[in-house]
Amino acid sequence: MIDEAAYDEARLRDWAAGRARGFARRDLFALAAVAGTAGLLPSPAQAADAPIVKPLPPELFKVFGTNAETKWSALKGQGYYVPIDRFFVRNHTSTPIIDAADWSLEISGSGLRGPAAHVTLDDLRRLPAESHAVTVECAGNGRSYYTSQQGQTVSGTAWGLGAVGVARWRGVRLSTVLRRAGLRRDALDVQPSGLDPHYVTGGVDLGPVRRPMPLTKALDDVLLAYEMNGEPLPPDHGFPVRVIVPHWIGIASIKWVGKIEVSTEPLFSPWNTQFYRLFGPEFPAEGQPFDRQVIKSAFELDPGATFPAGRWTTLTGRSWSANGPIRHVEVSTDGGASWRRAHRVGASIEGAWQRWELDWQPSAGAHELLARATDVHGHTQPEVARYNTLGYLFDAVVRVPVTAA
Ligand SMILES: Nc1nc2c(c(=O)[nH]1)N[C@H]1C(S)=C(S)[C@@H](COP(=O)(O)O)O[C@H]1N2
Ligand SMILES: [Mo]
Repeated sequence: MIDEAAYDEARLRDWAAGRARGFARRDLFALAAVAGTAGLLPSPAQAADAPIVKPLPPELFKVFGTNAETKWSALKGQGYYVPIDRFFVRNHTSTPIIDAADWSLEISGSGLRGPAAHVTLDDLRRLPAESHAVTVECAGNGRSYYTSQQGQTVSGTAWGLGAVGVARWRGVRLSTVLRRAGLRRDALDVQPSGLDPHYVTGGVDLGPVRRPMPLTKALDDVLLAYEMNGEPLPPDHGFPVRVIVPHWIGIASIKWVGKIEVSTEPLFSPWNTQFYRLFGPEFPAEGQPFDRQVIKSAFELDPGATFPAGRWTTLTGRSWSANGPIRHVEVSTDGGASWRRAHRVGASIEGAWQRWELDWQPSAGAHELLARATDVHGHTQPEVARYNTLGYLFDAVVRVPVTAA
């Protein structure tokens, strides 16, 4: 069960049958009642004064309370990887400052043959390391377009398209650490928890940020990362160690990991029951499990950008899909009336995203730019994304207004 949707579907059946452990159904219903009336994300007032440590200059970021989105114009002229100074930050509460010398990772639970194991950063550094190009994308990336483009009401951070980034993550395979801790044959689920402050919403303390995954995924391609783009993990991105779960939605990649529970029983948390499910008129009352991350495209410019009229300019952008590399990208500069193929810029490293460009000579006036990607499996971006009340998985082609003068 490496596939997120299949896993979620199976766990939903366990949960409905009362086999949930660590998270009771009545808690879920209490939460559902709260979620119906209040916003699901902390208001800035609930968060610490400076929830994000790194500078957030307005030319690089748009700030939403405890979160900061990368401005796509800030990726113009950059390389394949998003530099740390402009990588988006999604914090449920605030960035904890952790002393690496005091940190250790506890691995415990019914899925281990013996007692809990404790792993220090030095222990991790002595184990074989790997580095991979992995996309981290918030499941709510593009959420604001449900409202601005589809006229729908959704709750959650009103992200544009900048809650995504590709970095080179280096660390130890989670499988290496779990196997050394001693897995039981019947171990089933794995749940990492963060060391950031507990997430409190609607007066309910939901505990540490955590989300389960099946052991099969944990043993497949998950990393315990301690470096990002060749540097020690920065505080905002999980120092000293974070989980990186390729292809899954961003919440799976738990930052500041302090504990990993391995269980012989299904595990649950609010982050796979109450949040990060599809709710709405089209979906079952208990919410529909997610598919993996979707396919999207973005221009390396901000909405409302201006160009010199009558001069050739190079439009640049990036497209990505959790299903595999991008096969081609089509661009329209006339609101979708006509389309041209964009040219690839460089390779797609490990399939993480594809950079592209296209020359354009705009006439004076207002224009609407669109980009539509198709991946190697033939998945393409629809005109309309499927409405869900929490505004996840927006994959429709985005209309970007620009002017030439
Ligand atoms: N401990 C912890 N891990 C976390 C979060 C958090 O708030 N606390 N946010 C998650 C979410 S919703 C996303 S999208 C990614 C964002 O990673 P980044 O802030 O490094 O870009 O981290 C995930 N891991
Ligand atoms: Mo997220």
